[in-house]
Amino acid sequence: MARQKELKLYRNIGIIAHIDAGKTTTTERVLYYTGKKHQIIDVHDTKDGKTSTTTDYLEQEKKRGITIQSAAVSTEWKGHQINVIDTPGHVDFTIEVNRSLRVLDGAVVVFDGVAGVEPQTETNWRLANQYNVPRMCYINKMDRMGANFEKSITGIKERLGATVVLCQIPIGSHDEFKGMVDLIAGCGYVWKEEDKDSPWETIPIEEIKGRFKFSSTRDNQWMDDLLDLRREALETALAMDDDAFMEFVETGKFDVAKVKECIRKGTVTGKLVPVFCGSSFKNKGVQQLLDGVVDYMPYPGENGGISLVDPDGKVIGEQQVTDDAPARALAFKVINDQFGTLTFVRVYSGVIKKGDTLINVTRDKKERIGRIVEVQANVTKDIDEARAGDICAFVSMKDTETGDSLSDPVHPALLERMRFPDPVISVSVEPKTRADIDKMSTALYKMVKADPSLRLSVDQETGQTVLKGMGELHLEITIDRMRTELGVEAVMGKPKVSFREAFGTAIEHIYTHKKQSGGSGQFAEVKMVFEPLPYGSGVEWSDEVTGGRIPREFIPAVQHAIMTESKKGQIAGYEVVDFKARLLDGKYHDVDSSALAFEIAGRSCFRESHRASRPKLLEPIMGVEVVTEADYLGDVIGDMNRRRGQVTDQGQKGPSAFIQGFVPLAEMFGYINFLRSATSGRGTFTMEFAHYAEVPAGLVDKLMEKESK
Ligand SMILES: Nc1nc2c(ncn2[C@@H]2O[C@H](COP(=O)(O)OP(=O)(O)OP(=O)(O)O)[C@@H](O)[C@H]2O)c(=O)[nH]1
Ligand SMILES: [Mg+2]
Repeated sequence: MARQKELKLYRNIGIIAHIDAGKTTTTERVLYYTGKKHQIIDVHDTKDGKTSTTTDYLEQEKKRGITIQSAAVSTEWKGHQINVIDTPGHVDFTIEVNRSLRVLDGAVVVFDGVAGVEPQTETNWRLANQYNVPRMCYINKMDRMGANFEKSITGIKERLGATVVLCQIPIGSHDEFKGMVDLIAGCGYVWKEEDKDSPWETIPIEEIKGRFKFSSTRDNQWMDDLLDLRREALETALAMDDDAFMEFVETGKFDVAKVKECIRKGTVTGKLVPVFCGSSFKNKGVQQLLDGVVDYMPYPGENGGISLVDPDGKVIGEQQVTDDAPARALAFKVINDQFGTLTFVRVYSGVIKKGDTLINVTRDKKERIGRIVEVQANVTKDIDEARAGDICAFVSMKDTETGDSLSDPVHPALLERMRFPDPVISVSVEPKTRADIDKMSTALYKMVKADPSLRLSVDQETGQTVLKGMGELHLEITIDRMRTELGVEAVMGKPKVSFREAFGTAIEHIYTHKKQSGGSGQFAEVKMVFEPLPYGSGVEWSDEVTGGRIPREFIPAVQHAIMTESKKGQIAGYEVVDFKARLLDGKYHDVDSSALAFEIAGRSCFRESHRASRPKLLEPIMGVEVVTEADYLGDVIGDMNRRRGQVTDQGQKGPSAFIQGFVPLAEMFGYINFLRSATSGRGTFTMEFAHYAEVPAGLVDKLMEKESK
């Protein structure tokens, strides 16, 4: 079968933002206006569990009115195939944004017009930078009281560091929000009513000035400045093309098609960020936003191919996005439910047909592709093949996990890796009833396999199952989904901070393991150096033994010993991170040495070295932002200081005040209760992991005592 739609007519885009900016609301309108859906469901109308938006279909999403997992939908707009992934904004589900951005070609960043740039917008923006994803901005909620277009634009420029091209300017704000001026086409769109099917009137830009009278002077000013703003937008765009720019500057002449081409070029290469505005909830601006997606978001491969890497992650080449190349795809999401496993993939090159066999290059395992499906949120449709640029799912794959590269077996290649965030919080998990005992570990394993920001382990001393995740909500929802999707009930213990340990100083140590028990003895000696590495470096291993002073076959045993023993540090049994272990020298005995003896020597050497290095305890520090009324500011700041926090910024956000700072996670449990009572229920806060930092020496014992309770 030949390609049904030319690659140039594809747009794979993600919708990303801080929590509650209106991503799902916008996605729902996109489906309605593109004719995919005949009814709009609003996020706040789904709490009774009877209805749901297309993308927030999970029981937990409906009840809470928030998105938890990313959901893909596809639709058509003006002859283009638009694949949209609606992502969650809550920080606990960052993995969902992470993996979506890894496989998408572009992103629409949504802003709450009142709040402007919010913490999670910044995090997601950074993620998009990492994955080189071209973006456009959509300032939503222009109908809300306090909506301030200018503030969002300043935030985008200053906090996100983007060069914006204002494609639109809002006409009025709050209850006077009427529509927007398209500075590129040179006309205004004014809606007659709020109804979803209300038509808009198109007004030439020259006729707009003086036509509206708003209560806000700033809103009036925008209208007065329209022609200057247009000139500025055109100049920014045309700067992408020297000839067109010169002509415009000298003669004032320009061609709209050329301007659009320039914006597209600037956006695709990451130099420009086009800005749109609207109110999805009040049904204004979504069709224009879709036009923007078609005009400015790249088609698959337009901003380059996908990097090919060696097993160490070093880039060794690039695969262009085309059907005429060996098949290459990346698995970016695995969903398990009672019907089986769905593995979501993004195809970068080639054509994959039902019945084909691919190789999972990451795991060196063959996988037969029995069924291929197109996914529309929670509905699947069988298809016969998937082509370069497609996002689809394979059914019942055996060994493939999130982040794995799939490839034509004759031309295997590894694709650029995905990066997963570190979990910072842990809980013990126990089966609720006897009936759950046997099923719980399998169910937990499935949940962890589907979500790489979870980790599962068993505490060797207590035998307890420990689940680590990104936050309390993340863990709570995981356990709840296990109940609703897999029928297994479990009870969570009190959430605990994922502390870590590190070496205080570099240390050299020799350990001799010698045992004589009856017949044959045990002998192994290792000389090692442990060096602390900068934060985030992980664990490095270096074998520097020369002259066969430790036989080759025993060295892996020492390495294994270090890797295992480092899971339990000497301060309080937390994982030891960021160090380099160098095996310098050793001794062995022809008869008494064995891999086991070297493993024991390695473990003891690690333990003694770590203890002697004046080890450090590290704790996760969270970036916290509180939004409240100005009257409560003093109390909130005072409390933040008591929690060992550090205030870094404060100011005004719409009608409210905000405070930003860093606070150790250990001090943040139950914060919502404090905030509620301190601000008469009006304060809100967001928090996200920022970095690990050393716990002040004087506090270690006190903290550990609190943790063990
Ligand atoms: N006034 C107004 N409210 C809006 C607008 N868009 C969305 N909302 C409301 O904002 C709330 C959050 O909307 P969602 O679409 O769920 O936001 P989201 O970005 O998907 O949120 P998460 O997925 O949880 O991060 C809902 O109550 C919406 O009705 C808008 O344009 N104007
Ligand atoms: Mg949502």
